[in-house]
Amino acid sequence: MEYETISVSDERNVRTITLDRPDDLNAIDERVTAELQKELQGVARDRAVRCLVLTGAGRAFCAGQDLKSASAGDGPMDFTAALRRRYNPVVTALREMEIPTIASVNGVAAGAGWSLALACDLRIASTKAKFVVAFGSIGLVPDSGMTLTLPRLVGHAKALEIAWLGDPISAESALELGLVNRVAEPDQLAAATREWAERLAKGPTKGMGLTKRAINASLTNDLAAQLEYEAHMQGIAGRTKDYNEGVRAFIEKRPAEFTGE
Ligand code: T3D
Repeated sequence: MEYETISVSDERNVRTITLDRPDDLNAIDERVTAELQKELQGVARDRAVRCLVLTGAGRAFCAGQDLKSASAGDGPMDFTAALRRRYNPVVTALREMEIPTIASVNGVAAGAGWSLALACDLRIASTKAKFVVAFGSIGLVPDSGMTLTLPRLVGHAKALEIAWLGDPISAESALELGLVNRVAEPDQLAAATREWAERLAKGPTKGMGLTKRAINASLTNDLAAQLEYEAHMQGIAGRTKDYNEGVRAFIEKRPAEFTGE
């Protein structure tokens, strides 16, 4: 598929989507959200893709909404409609996609750019990365899922501190806060990302997807509902080829060869 604002590559069952507008710090315009929506729909349908990586070209991960694109800041905007049409489907696709997703944060992640990183399951950051809420400095509310993902990672009060004061967060601080899973030197970021992505893609990805579904469900379930949901998910996992292969490999004392089925 040919795109204008993102680029896509495949290697060993890992699909990498690169936000590719480096001159504008990969800021998100109409084309970016449309192309991301299209690509993520394709990923969800493609059984050969068993892990997704999202990263940015050039020195930034993503500077959020393109503030220079038509009409931004010119007067009242229907952000409600814009979010529903453009950003929310992208965030939903990332959160509900039943394969592991990794944000490989190569540089600054601001506004909805940071939200996209937060919508991924795991985050690996370059030591050059920094995280900037940005919404507050232009009088907006954090969106694209950030008011859900951020407090769950750092807690209620810290999320409000980050949203209200808006101080940039370094990669090292992000690691301490649990905002990223791992930090790598800039020249090691791609290798560190690939190492995890390939490990995940070789795993029992059907069961991993069901685990993601269960952990997502825990956001709203009480214990009784969650126990029931786990029982349901396990019922599905127990019927996968990967479960049979995992048990056989254990008994035969050899590494399992999972296929994601
Ligand atoms: O619209 C809706 O539907 C509502 C949804 C909103 C979602 C949002 O994301 S709102 C938040 C939007 N993003 C921002 O407010 C971030 C603005 N950018 C910055 O604060 C800073 O640029 C950064 C912290 C990201 C990086 O700072 P720095 O010093 O590394 O770079 P810089 O010099 O500020 O920027 C470099 C260039 O990128 C510069 O262009 P120039 O002067 O070289 O031609 C700058 O204008 C451009 N750039 C940076 N961010 C954006 C951008 N261009 C368009 N849109 C941007 N968001």
